[in-house]
Amino acid sequence: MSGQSLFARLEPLLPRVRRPVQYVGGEGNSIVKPWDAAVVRWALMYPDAYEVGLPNQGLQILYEILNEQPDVLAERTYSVWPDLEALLREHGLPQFTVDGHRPVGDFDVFGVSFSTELGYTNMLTALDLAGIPLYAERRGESDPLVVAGGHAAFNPEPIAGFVDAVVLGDGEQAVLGITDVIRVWKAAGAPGGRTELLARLARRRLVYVPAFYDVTYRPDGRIQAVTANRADVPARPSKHTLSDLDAWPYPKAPLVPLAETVHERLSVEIFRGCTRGCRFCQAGMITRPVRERNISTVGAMIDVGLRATGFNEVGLLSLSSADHTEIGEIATGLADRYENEKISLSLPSTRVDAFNVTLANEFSRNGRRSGLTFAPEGGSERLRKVINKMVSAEDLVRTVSTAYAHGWRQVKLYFMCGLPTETDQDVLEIADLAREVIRAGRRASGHRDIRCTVSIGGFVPKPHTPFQWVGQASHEVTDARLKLLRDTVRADKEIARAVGFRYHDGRPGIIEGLLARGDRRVGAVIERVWREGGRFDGWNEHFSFERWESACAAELVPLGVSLDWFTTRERDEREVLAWDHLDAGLDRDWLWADWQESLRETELDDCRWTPCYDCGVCPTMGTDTQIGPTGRSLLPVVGVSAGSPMVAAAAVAAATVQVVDVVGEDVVDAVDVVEVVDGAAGPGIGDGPAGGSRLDPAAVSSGTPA
Ligand code: B12
Ligand code: SF4
Repeated sequence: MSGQSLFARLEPLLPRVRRPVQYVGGEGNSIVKPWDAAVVRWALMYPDAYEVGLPNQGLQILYEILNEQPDVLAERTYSVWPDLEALLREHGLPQFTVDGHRPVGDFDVFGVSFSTELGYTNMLTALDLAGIPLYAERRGESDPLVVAGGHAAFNPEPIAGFVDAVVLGDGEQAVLGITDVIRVWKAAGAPGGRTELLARLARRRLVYVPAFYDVTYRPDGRIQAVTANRADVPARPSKHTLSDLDAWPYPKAPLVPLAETVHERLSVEIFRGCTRGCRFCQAGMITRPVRERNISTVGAMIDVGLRATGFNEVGLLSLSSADHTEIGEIATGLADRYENEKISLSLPSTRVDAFNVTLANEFSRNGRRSGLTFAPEGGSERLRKVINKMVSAEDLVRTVSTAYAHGWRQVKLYFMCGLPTETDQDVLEIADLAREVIRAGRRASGHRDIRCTVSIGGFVPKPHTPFQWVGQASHEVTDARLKLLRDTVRADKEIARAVGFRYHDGRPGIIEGLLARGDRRVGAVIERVWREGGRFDGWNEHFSFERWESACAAELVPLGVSLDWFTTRERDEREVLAWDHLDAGLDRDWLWADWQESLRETELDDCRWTPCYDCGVCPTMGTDTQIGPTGRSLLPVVGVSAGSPMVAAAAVAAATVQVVDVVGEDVVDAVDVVEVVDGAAGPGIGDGPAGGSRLDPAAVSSGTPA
């Protein structure tokens, strides 16, 4: 019977693998529904290790939204490490979900979330283990639809052959839309098979189906055109934009891991999108416009989330959290509210300004003042103008002085190397900045034991950004500049011991660059690398540049292109880019104009505070910037009416707390969950555990490791 748990066969293998706990599921707030009660079944994958994948916000959001549907079931799967992969193959076991330990191949949809391109080979492992043919065209009627989403899927062309469909942009409404179409199609007896299903999804503008588009090439290797091969699909599939984040306060009951993961805290997304306009930032460009959650929803989400999880740390997430119009009120309100509750608050500080320090002070009122992070990104002022990161050296020094004066002892600075127009001198100026920062810290604090960590990543040009046309710096150039910088810092006796230096060599960035701006021809490279053992390419110890290089030589060179051609080559304005037929809302001419402005070192302000620059997103997507002030208050959280999303949130949280210890086939009664949600008669947000709510943090944390 399909959907059966494999746990009995899997369990004997687990003592033989590293960290078996990552494969057993049963996390707080995880959900296992009866297979037969569901009409549409999703297996959701984060194609990386469990420890990275579990906290991923996007996947948790979709998991919860889908499971809230009475006739839908969603389970999660992550990449298995090579030790378990070998055992699964030896014992004939397939890729399985961690919730019900069910074979991934039994589901209707296999949804894969790509935050990074370096997860592509891991998707192939999962497909192969699941017994799903690698190529979409070879799949049969009983195979799941393979659907990709996430930021890296904004140029899915390198994986076009491996996926049936791609969701561009926000997934909340899209997954429900896809589910509706599948539900209706199945009820009608699956007319026309999977091709008809895909056509229905494409016609409804829910997904991009690569097989419905043909790519032709010019003799010099560049793309001639990408054209739809059916009349009933859009010429330019476009991204989904969730326009009212307050109506979608997910995740309401975040997962509480049993095994160690990269983050174990309650993450609350306070807004989506960013219009600061950093020219290198794909996340900022493709998630426009800014849509803030209002202060009351943020407060309610934290309240509900803490009670549903038992976490004692809250992170306010977004692409630039200090930019929320009401962040000051949020910070003070939360600090007041949780002052005596041993709940720590954090903000991924990225912007260099003294206000961030004020916020950090608020957040750490009762806690340690350990480290603050700022991201000037470019070493020299000139380069920061090129990338539109408007920070002067004076801003930085003033900000860190304030931080050190308030008792902070460590500052971490993020930079990139290999940026467009960069010279050795630009990179050497990172050492000057570090020196200034250390001096300012010593002056402001009166101590000598000041530390500054300089963390440097290689710049990778990304699709749908003003830098999508640039030639990427070769890894030799990046490595030489980083060596020069390291030697310079080490030779400087004044700061050598105070500055920690973290960087990676430039070679993984070149492969990320190939996958980010590649076209369909790169698919064969991915397959070859995978067949030759490529796994976990985001991990140093597993990544092999030589394997990618030789696969490129074998698969690309005979076609007249190469690794260099895809990465270090600058494109001209008119060249058809592999992702031009996919609409992220950004006007191509605007992106080009902004790239030219960059070369003129012209900065562009944030359209939140200035008139619109016509980047194209708002009119194309029918959306608008949504920012405060709202006139609302964070706390006390009262007056949220029954039937509001947040009451439903409390109810779901209450219901799902029961599944903390569920492993394998010990199935929680799904109807129970649904009844509480539908009834919307659960406890109000203001009700504590004593108010009849089942959100008892102690009950949840019993399943959480110490
Ligand atoms: C902003 C950001 C952060 C912020 C906020 C994170 C957040 N909001 O989740 C901060 C600074 C806190 C952060 C921290 C970390 N991050 Co981070 N982060 C990002 C970034 C740039 C965007 C993530 C984001 O906005 N998520 C918001 C959610 C809601 O959006 P989403 O995941 O894209 O999902 C939506 C849609 O895309 C879509 N969707 C997604 N998947 C799918 C799948 C299907 C089938 C469908 C239909 C739709 C769909 O639906 C979702 C809901 O709308 C990504 C890179 C990227 N471009 O995605 C890196 C990234 C995810 N982070 C990364 C890392 C390593 C980390 C840290 C571990 C760093 C560290 N050492 O501490 C931590 C871990 C945090 C955590 N909880 O997991 C890596 C992950 C690497 C990997 N191997 O997967 C990435 C990919 C960056 C990179 N290239 O290295 N991060
Ligand atoms: S269309 Fe205008 S307001 Fe909207 S994101 Fe672009 S520049 Fe900003």
